[in-house]
Amino acid sequence: MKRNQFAFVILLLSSFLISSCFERTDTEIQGTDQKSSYVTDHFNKQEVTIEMRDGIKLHTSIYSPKDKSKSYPILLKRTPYSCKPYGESEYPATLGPNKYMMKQGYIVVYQDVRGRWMSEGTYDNMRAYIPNKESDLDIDESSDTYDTIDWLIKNVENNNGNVGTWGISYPGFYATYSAIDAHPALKAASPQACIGDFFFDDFHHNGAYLLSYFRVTSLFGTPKDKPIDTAWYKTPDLKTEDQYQFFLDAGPLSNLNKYFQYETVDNPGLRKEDIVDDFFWQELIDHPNYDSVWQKKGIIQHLKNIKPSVATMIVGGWFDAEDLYGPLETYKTIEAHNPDNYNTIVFGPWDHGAWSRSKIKNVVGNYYFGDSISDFFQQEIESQFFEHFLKNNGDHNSGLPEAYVFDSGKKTWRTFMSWPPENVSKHKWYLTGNQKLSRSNLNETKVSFVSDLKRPVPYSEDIKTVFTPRKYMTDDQRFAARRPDVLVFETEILNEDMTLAGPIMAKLQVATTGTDCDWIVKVIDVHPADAKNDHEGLQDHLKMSNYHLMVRSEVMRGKFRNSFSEPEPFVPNQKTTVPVKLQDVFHTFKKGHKLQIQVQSTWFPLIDLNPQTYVPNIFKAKESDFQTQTHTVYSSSFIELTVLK
Ligand code: PG9
Repeated sequence: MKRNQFAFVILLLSSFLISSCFERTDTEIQGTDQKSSYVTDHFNKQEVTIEMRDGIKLHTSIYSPKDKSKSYPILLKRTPYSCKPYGESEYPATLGPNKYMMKQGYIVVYQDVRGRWMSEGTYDNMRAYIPNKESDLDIDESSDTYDTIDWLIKNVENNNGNVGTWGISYPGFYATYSAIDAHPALKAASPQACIGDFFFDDFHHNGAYLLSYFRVTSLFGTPKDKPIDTAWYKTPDLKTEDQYQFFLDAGPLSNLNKYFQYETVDNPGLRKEDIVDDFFWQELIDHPNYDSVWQKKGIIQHLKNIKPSVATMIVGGWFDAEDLYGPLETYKTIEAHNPDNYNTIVFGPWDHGAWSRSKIKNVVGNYYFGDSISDFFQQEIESQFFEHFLKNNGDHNSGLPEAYVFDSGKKTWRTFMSWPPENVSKHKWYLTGNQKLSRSNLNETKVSFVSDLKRPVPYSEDIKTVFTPRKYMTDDQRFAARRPDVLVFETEILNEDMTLAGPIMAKLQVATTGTDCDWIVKVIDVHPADAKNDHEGLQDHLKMSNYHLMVRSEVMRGKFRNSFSEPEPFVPNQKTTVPVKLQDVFHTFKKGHKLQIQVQSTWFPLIDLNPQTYVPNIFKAKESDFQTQTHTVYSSSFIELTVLK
């Protein structure tokens, strides 16, 4: 949908003046984040169990304004991460999507989704949507949301009949789900960093398993048989802070099965090595390809018939290591299939969920983007979206743009009437000899490297053990550029700005002496030698001088190059095409900078090691399958950029 640009320019100018005219100190903002009495002074709490159409009861916490003199919209967040604190006398420090909306008059509701925490039922990761439900036993997250909203509207005092949903990450997935076969009271949904598909978000990227997610698996797969208000799972203790060495020493993935054998009263000891108790780890190791199990769990395919009465605002972070595919594909699919809907996108210079926090300095890893960016989003964008659609007339003149996006190179917000913008063109850069990026490839050259699985390329210089990866998305890539198994191609110093606005597609022409291999492509903004440090948080060993900022990166597991469902081996030493789709960016490579592309075949332990020998299931590969091989990249390989005219 197009927006009234003139009105919006006025509003944008005024909101910039407001948000930039004074510096909020952390303590001022933190005031509402600490254990403030605002919530207890202004809200009453109810805990109820809402019965779903199949009889399962879901635990739901309802916070209602004490002021009963008016009616309020309901904001609903459904979560697998618990609606703690439990107990009607226990209150959280803040409520709702942000600290400003907490004071703007909403009833705020949190619900443990089916099978999680204090709710009954059986959990199913990314529970599949059932399009043609035939009985009350055909349940999914759409029907659970519908039944929940129906109960709330009919039973919560002082509600104004309008409901909004929001959530970040997995809760974002449930917010997306709320818009499918939506209840008529649902008027606004804001899926944020919303998971779209576990084969492309979180646990896999283009078929490569994210080994860096290993420790968090048990949070989603440990069985529980009753409602419980304390964690029933535990995450594996690797007994080291050096995950690179741990996973290198661990060898084949099947050696990790023992971490998912849970000792219970009827299972006092460890089981045989190939038996696990974690139902999610079992799902991961049994389904290495994009088969029907993963396909039916994907939510993107079901976004083609969203009621126009549901306004959507999709939010994400350009440097979100967990869910980038989800928000971008959610916005684009709704936009493509529901042209009359109010559907907008907001993407800022954030890591996972940072837009909901109160930090004044917006830093991702070692890279500083500016002050009060999250605050601006919360006050001028998110609050306005829900106010307009839940309290005001809810027409398409919300005063917000179709696309509100932050240029991570210029470090400024811009708005567009579409995303990607219409005024863009595709530019090809070839990976030519002597490590040059060139707009032409007059004669074919090639470069080879040894991919040694005993010394895989680290994804980060940091010695650490993570639950999920986060910081690496803006890490300096000089450490990688100086390894012989990382190919580096770069432009001359740019003599004018070049703004990338949209998707990036690499089309590699490669060969390997093996029969399988992974391909990682990184897009890097090389800063000038005279760039100055611009914030205190830089790690000691780094300087902004010549900083190699990773703007975007992605992996393609080579066996899936033609199909994610039907993997294929490589023919040794045969030139083969491998496409690598990288997620959208909005980044200006400024005059005086260089564009650099890095290509490599290991990225450890962000992703698991490809044995470089074709096996049907890498989760069940043997030690002998893991072979060092030599890979070759031909100069007919290119990267296609979406460049703003
Ligand atoms: N998408 C995030 C996540 C999912 C599963 C495992 C770990 C992280 C999230 O919900 O935060």
